Amino acid sequence: MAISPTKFIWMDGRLLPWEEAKVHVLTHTLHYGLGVFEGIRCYKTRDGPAVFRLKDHIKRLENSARIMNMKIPYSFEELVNAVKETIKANEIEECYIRPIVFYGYGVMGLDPTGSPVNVAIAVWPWGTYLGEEGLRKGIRAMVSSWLRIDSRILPPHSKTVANYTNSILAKLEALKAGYDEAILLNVEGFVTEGPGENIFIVKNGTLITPPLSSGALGGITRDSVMKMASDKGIPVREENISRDQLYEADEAFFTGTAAEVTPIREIDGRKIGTGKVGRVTKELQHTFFEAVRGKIEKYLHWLDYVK
Ligand code: PY5
Repeated sequence: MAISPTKFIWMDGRLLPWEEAKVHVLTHTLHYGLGVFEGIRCYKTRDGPAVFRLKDHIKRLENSARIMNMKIPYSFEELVNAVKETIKANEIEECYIRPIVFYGYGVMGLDPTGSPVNVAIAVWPWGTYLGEEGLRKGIRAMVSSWLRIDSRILPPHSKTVANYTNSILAKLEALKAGYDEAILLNVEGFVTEGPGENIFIVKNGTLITPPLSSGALGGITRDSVMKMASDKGIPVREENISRDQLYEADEAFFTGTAAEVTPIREIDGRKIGTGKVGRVTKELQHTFFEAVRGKIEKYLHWLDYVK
């Protein structure tokens, strides 16, 4: 997906012109994959641009770093302010926000000690991840032959750069097979999530999503959708889902900052429900977009206004 450049990128405390935000080819993270990142969105609202659950994303960034034993050289407040400052400097109303914490140029070899911990924050306009049509009509997914990384191998609850090679293998396999997206099972055979999205199914009016112990990332969109569903009186359960339970679902959808709320209309060549976007999915998707755009009073506390 092509990047649309903006004006400035925040790097280690300074706003640099977009073209100057560069790293050395011997950047440690580039070689060994130990770095952590976030994906956040800022939406246009009546009261100006607002970042959706910014503090929760920065908390997760700190948690990802803690799991990987990385020390971020900026405080929580500094990171929150840096995100807002970057959006302001770029004079942008809606954008995707990508903070990344990485080991820079300093040493080679697996011990990163001696490499600086660098932090960058880039923002750019990014349309919906799985396409406008996918958002409206649903996408086609396949269960991947690649299993989701297991916490005994790499910690899936940390958004670590290296973890995404597992995601990319699954994504490319799905695209090559003619699908839009992959669904990964864990080493026990239960459904975990997509390569960059959490997954939900609806069965007999109940919303079901795999528990975090399955290896699914603690998605912030996942959390928001669960809260919105229970506010609507929809029963919500976190429970292991088997592959065939996917096929039997009445509805299915992905959630994520990039993917927002994207319906799944087919899995492994089998129609989900009627093959059309389900009623619960449609309602939650609608509420999600209203909430992020500041149109729902009780969810305004999720918004961090930039101005
Ligand atoms: N699971 C994985 C593996 C993810 O990478 C993501 C987010 C999610 C679930 C959903 O989490 P949240 O709702 O907090 O975003 N993925 C990133 C995103 O910005 C990167 C996608 C390329 O959506």
